[in-house]
Amino acid sequence: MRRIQVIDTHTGGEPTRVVVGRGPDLGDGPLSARRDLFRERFDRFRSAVVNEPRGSDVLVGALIVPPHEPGCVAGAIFFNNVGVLGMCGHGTIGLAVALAYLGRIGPGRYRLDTPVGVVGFEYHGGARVSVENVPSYRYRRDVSVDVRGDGPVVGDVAWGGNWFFLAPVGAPIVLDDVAALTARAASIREALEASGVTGADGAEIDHVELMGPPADTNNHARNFVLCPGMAYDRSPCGTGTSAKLACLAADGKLAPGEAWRQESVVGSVFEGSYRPGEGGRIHPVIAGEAYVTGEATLLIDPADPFGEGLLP
Ligand code: PYC
Repeated sequence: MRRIQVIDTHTGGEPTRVVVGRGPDLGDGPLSARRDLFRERFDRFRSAVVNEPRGSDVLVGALIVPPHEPGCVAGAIFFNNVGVLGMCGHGTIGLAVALAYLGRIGPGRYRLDTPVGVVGFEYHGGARVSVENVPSYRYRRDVSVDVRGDGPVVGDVAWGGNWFFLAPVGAPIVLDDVAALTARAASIREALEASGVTGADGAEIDHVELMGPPADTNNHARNFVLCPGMAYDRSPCGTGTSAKLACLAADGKLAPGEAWRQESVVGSVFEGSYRPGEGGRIHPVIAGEAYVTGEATLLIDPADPFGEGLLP
């Protein structure tokens, strides 16, 4: 029987399963190389941890590994129901709260090594964490794509630790419309691929972020984020909020240090702001709350035909 130790958390409704013990040995190279190794050799481990019957399509995994970069408290490789992610904002908040639950950190500032760069986080105590994400930027503005059944859709391509296409939706974003929002975002993603619209260096744009007005007037906007694998983010998406901040900064619509309160489709909120960076990049800071929901040992029985999850 294989045993894997996990702490489950959720951040604004979006779950993270943090693997804290008995993960695969990925060596001690840079996190980007270890992410590639994880993708190539340990896809069954990924599937076992997050996919049905043990997990679900919405679950994001965070594998804690020893850091490569000096001064980091840990390294993390984030993954979901179909593959690996670059960075994950809600997952970093969940991981910080899991480390605090285990007594590995107390309130204070830390650095976390990830495949797309070192991120900072501050654990404020209780459930509250702020994350200083990787430098983020808008790559292309006002890109028009012809979407099946929807006509031309115009949006921006931005990097926030993952690649995003951000487009406004005409109507308020409500949970009752999740099926239609998912279908629309999926059609946009298909159209991006069909028309060859990518991130820098031909990178696939695997997240679509639809933007609408907030339900609560204390906030600035509400989003719906479709993740790779067709699950939508219940949180306001840390990397998606970073991408949005980069677009606002590029448009001169948000000053450095000014607050941006981003609502998710379920109504959870991240508080965002940024420091200016170099070459048109920004350093986004995203704050939110995570709660521990479980502490478990996953068991993988070699005789179980679905022990490694329903791939992919
Ligand atoms: O919070 O960055 C995020 C995220 C990415 C995918 C799901 N959540």
